[in-house]
Amino acid sequence: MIDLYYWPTPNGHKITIFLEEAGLEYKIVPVNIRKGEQFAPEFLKFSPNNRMPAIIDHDGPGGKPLALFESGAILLYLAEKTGKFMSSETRARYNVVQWLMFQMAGVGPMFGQRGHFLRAAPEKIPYAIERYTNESRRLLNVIENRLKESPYLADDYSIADMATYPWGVGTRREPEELESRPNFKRWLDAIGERPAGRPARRAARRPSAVDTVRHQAIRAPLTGRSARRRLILRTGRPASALVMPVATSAGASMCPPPPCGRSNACACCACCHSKDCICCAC
Ligand SMILES: N[C@@H](CCC(=O)N[C@@H](CS)C(=O)NCC(=O)O)C(=O)O
Repeated sequence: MIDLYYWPTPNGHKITIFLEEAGLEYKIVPVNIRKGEQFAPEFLKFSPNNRMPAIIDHDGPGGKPLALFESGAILLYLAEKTGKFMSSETRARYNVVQWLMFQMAGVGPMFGQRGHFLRAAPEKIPYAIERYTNESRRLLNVIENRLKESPYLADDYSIADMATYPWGVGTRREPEELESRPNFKRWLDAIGERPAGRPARRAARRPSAVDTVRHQAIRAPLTGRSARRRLILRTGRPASALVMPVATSAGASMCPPPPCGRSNACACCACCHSKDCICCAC
């Protein structure tokens, strides 16, 4: 059994994809990073960088527990443990490793900074937005060029694709970025349609995680003018286009069902990414 210390973000989603694809038994242990649970001393003992995801594999090497942090290291370990999604042949293995490192060092940090300066920063800083948007576009072009010659980043579907997909899928909200990159779009569609994709997204909304999200919503209702301003800032949409969270009879603020109707449990980046869906801003 593997304990996955998790919160619904692209870095967490990488690991639910692997676990579902490989059919491994696992349990999600929510780490509410909005509440600061990543700083809990028990968590820091095995995730000293105060970030999720992290895992504890109770059936690690030699039958003893193994704890790991950093999503790239976790994916490498799981691939080696199961013999899946990474070749054991040296040349092919390092092809996977180089595309995995490209995600870890480039796509994740740059897309992350872009998202922060576009949607979360308390003030709009045009220089930062432009810098990270340009770099994210350049990285998308590298991916597009690679996918012109290969169906997946490292020939066969691998942990490099699993690491990159959760960051790439957000591009669906920017159709103009997809139109000019048909191979990238084809790759997103192919991975999105894999049978493990749906359970991996559902895993992000397992009862324990959803409960914690709900509790957080109850403590910090997202209603009123300040919430509206935050949504406008984070989504870049006009106020008239926003569907605001609704107040329940218990006085709690819950996210409304997304227009796609797939679920009313907000799983942020694990959501459907419909153009009109405000999940990612809740
Ligand atoms: N390089 C790390 C990044 C992990 C990461 O940034 N996790 C974020 C959520 S996506 C986090 O836990 N943030 C908590 C914090 O910043 O305190 C990985 O890939 O595992």
